[in-house]
Amino acid sequence: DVRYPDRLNCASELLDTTIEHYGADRTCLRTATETWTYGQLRDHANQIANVLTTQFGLVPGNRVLLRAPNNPWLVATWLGVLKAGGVVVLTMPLLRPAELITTIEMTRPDVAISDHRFLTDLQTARESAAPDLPVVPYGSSAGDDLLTLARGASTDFDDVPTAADDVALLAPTSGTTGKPKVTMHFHRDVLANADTFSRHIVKPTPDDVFTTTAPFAFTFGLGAALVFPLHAGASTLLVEKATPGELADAVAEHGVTVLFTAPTAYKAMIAGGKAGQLRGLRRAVSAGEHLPEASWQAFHDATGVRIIDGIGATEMLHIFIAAADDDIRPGSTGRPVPGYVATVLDESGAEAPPGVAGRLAVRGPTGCRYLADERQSVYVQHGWNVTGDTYLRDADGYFWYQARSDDMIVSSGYNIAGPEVEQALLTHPDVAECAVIGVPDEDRGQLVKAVVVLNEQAPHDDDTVRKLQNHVKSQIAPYKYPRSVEFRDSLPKTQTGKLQRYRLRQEATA
Ligand code: 3SK
Repeated sequence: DVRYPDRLNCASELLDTTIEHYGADRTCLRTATETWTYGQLRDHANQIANVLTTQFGLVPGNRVLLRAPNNPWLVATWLGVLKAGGVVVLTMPLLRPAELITTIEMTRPDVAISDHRFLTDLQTARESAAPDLPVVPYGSSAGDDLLTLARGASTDFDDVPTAADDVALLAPTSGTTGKPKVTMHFHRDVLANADTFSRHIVKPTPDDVFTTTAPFAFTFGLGAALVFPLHAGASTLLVEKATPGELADAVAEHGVTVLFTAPTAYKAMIAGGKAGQLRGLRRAVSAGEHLPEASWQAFHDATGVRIIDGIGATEMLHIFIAAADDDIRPGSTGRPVPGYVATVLDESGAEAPPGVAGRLAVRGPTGCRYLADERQSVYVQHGWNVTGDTYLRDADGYFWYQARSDDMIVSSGYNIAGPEVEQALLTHPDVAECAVIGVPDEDRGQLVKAVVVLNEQAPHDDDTVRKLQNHVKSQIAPYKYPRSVEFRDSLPKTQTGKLQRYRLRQEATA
């Protein structure tokens, strides 16, 4: 059931209501070195809520930017902000100052909280975008930070009785044109994902142990490592960073039963000989990019585990098409998750008949609300959220992925806007012109490729390739750098001078 009372605070539901059902002594959070019970997490979240309201003057509706990898204090802070009626602004820990400036300018936070290891770039961004923004670090050995303040605060807090339709999250998304957008999600949306996808497809039990390597700022990770386990009274293993091999070892070591990761990681774990570590999984969820049938089969043959493929979007908060158990048809994404309706639209906006490819459209309890962005009317048309993916639906109602309909590059589960990488390249003195596209890649789904016209004096050699790659890494999040670089004398353009990226893409797939 995805109907909720008018007054609803998702943090109270995830924490206090779960404690009422399952008790405060259950294990909630695990890391390689520590364990927190639900009671300890509630105490720390309440302390954070007290610090924010009494020392930083937070009032309901204020926005709090969070910057940290997945760790227990990020969970406590996320819950503390929401308990206090604040709005969480999610940021990817790897963002560089230029990207943080954009996020700050778009979301206008009232307070920022940062893991001390990720402070420098945030301070740089703050100086230029919002010099008055209070930035509160945590986790430094100096001890003069949020955690010291929290330890001195009361563990009692009366959660703000927010409305179900009050905004809880601002989740930036890189967008299809390279210009980022910010999605808004209500308190009820957070719970709706747990009451639809998690309840009907993942079917968690309180004995489950969840994990993921996806950061909370990618809402796939937020559901996987925070919302779904807490809603079920289960526990979650928080992993800051891990290679696929390390992830598989962590699954075995900590008895993980529910894993969320990208298709490339599933493939790499099997290729790396880690099947033995994964046989205890009850659920393996894949999203972020299309899961090829061959990868599904190889994982199943090696582990006996049937991967749940799904499609989600930041605009919808989490997965809305998927299948589990005997409903899975390898190679298909599945059927609409109970609570959602999906269809395929043709060029005119009418529903396409089964077997005909078109634009995937969905509606349900969560849906796209961009923060002050006219592109809202592109995403939501006639009540449908039109995702930008091309799909076809078969006669049995299963949805089959065909392609992305836009210029986004999806590489190892990361959404990367080609134009943003171009902008970073163009700031290098050797680059005259460039176009960045995604090209098919067996391991990553797509690979970021830059086609570059160099200034005359720059040598066309491997040193220049490395220089340009390092330059991009210093400008924007390192995972966006072009792994492939090709030099050319000119780029394809229309008569009006517009770049024709589609021609480069066609060449790459010809
Ligand atoms: O963007 C995605 O691919 C996605 C997938 C699953 C859940 C959430 C998101 C944002």
